[in-house]
Amino acid sequence: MSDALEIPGHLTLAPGNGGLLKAIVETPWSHAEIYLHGAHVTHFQKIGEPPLLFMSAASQFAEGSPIRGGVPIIFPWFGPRDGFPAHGYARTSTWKLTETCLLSNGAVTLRFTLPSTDGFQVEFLVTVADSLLMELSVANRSTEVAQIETCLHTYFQISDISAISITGLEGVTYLDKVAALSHSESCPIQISSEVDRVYGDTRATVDILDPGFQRSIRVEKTGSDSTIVWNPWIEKSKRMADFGDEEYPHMVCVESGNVAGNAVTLAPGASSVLGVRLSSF
Ligand code: TA6
Repeated sequence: MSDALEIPGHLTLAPGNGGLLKAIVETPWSHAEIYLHGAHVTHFQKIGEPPLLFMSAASQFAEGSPIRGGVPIIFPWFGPRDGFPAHGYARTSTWKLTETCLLSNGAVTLRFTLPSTDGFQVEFLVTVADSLLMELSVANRSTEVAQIETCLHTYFQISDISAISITGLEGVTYLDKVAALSHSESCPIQISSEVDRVYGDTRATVDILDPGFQRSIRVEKTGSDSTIVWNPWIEKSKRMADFGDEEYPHMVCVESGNVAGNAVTLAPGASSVLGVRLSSF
C-alpha cells in the first residue's frame, strides 16, 4: 500500500483488528476508521459526542467474513441467495484504496475500488467531516442488461432501544419480514421487539431521535428508493455468533439502498450512484 495515500496528521494506514489494514482519519470535527476489507466504515465519531456507528464487540475481522457493525456495503444483492453469501460479496472483498485527499476545509476524502466484479465498475467515495458522506457508484461495463441491489446497511449507536423514535417513514408502506405482511404506520417508529422492515418507494430523510444521548441522527440519501429498519431483539441476537446477546438495546439499523421492488436495472454503459449523508444535531 503506497505511503503516498497517507496524509500526515489527517490519514494514517495501519493494521487494525485481525491484522486487516485500515485507514485512520482525523478531521477538525471528527474521526473515522475505514477498513479496506469491504471498504467498511467501522467508526465515525464527532468530537464531544458518542460514536455515531455501532460495532459489535463480537464482530469478526477476517478475510471472507462480514464485519458486524459500522456500514456494510451490500452489493450486488440484498438478503440471502442460495449457494452465495448473504448480502452479496462486496462486504467480504478486499477493496483497493485508490485516492485520498485533504480538502481546503479540513475534510478528508477516500476513494475505494472493488476489484473486477462480473462486468461492474464499483467505487466507494467517503468524505469525513462534521458529517459522514458515502457514495457508492456502480457502472455496468458489460454488454448485457444487469439488475442489482445496493444498500448501505448502517448500524447506529443509540443510548437504548426503548428511548429512541424514528421519524420520516410515517405513512410509507413497508414489508414486515417478521410478520410477513405489508403495513404502514402514521406515527414515528418505536421498537419493543424484533423489527425487520423494508420500506419501498421512499426517498425520505430519516431521523433517529435519541434523548438518552441528547442527540438526533439524520440519515439523508440520494439515489435510493428503499429504507430498511432492523433490530434483531433477543432471540435473533442469541443466534448470531458475531453479535453479543446483550447488544441489541444499543443499536438500530437504518439502511439506505435499492432492494426488492426498487432493484436497479442498468443497461450496458449505464451507472447508478447511491449517496448517504449521516449527521447529528
Ligand atoms: O437488513 C436487515 C437484514 O436483512 C436482516 O434480515 C438481517 O439478516 C440483517 O440484514 C443482517 O444480515 P447479516 O447477513 O449481516 O447477518
